[in-house]
Amino acid sequence: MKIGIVCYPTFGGSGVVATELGKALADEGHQVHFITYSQPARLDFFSANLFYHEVSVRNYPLFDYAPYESALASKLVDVVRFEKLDILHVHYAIPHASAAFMAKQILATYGIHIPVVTTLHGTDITLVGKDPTYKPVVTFSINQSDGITTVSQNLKEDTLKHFDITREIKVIPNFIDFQRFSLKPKDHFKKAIAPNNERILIHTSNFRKVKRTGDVILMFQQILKKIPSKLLMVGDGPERSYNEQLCRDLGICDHVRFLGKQDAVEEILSVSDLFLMPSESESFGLAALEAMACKVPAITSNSGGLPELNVDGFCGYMSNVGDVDEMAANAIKILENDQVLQQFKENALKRAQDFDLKKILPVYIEYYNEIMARQ
Ligand code: GMT
Repeated sequence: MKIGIVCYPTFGGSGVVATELGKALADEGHQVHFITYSQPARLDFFSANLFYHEVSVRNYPLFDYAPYESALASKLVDVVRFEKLDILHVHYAIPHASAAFMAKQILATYGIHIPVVTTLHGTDITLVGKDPTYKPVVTFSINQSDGITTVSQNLKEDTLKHFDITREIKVIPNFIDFQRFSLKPKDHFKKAIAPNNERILIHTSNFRKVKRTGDVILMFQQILKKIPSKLLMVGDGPERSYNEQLCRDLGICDHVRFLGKQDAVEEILSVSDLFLMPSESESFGLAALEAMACKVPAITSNSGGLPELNVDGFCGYMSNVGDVDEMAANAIKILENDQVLQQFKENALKRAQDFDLKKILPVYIEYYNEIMARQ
């Protein structure tokens, strides 16, 4: 197949899923064309089957806001025509699904009919998409897609609840590539962070409000009172300086390290004992899956699709959003006993194996074939 993939090329979860999917499809012999405004973060190597087409937005003094959606639609028309793509797969509805719809209409005038699959990732539905600013366009463009997938059953239900969707939605969960995410021998790194063999806790995110990173700090403050430990805060975003200030106010700065954005997150996960994800809303929780693949159990909220990933009392614990006391108590339960911790680590890996790329990739390929056969 010749597949066009449209995504955000940033560190966000939807871009990661899109890039990893494209790489895996290319490994299987498919030709994959990424169409985005900059090189996706994890696409930093050469492969004969991978192509990257940059969407550049021409500026003009008249534009207060440069029209990215039009530039993307034009680029899609160009790439589909000249690379003779079989299918377009757009990740994150806004504005990718509507740009794909526009491209599809234009391509029809050339006698080209290309099916479009839209994957909804989370905030494109739960936060931004249902805002009246975008809702009519999001609803229309989802309904115009030939195939729609969501990354959890919960996100499917949310989509059906908030939007008037007339098409079937298929659930295809996030996946993990064990070639990259697995326990790496990084003992020297562990010693540097925790010289007295303290437990290492970790949070990775884009530090947006929805991640409730303040709860991570408050939880850690309680854990620290009972368990000698260190907290690694990986990533960057709008809440970071507030979180740094909170650590100062609580007097726990010596035990917390803000590492900023990191490429080799699997190496940091490899030295970690517990992952913290108290999110307000999380359609799936890819970052928690990445942790589990590296044998790190997870303390999460029970919001959104997290119950479809985390298994309470097996590979972690789940609590109501904001219940920092219960989250901290559960973390202590796991961390205070070596044997319990080891069992949770083994279970985390077992759970992650349910989402092995090798299991999920064929589901996407079958879905593409089904959508193309319907045309
Ligand atoms: O987590 C984010 O805010 C980034 C966001 C994105 O779309 O880039 O991630 C969403 O998509 C991921 C991949 O499908 C999911 O695993 C995340 O749970 C989801 N984030 C939220 O729903 C907040």
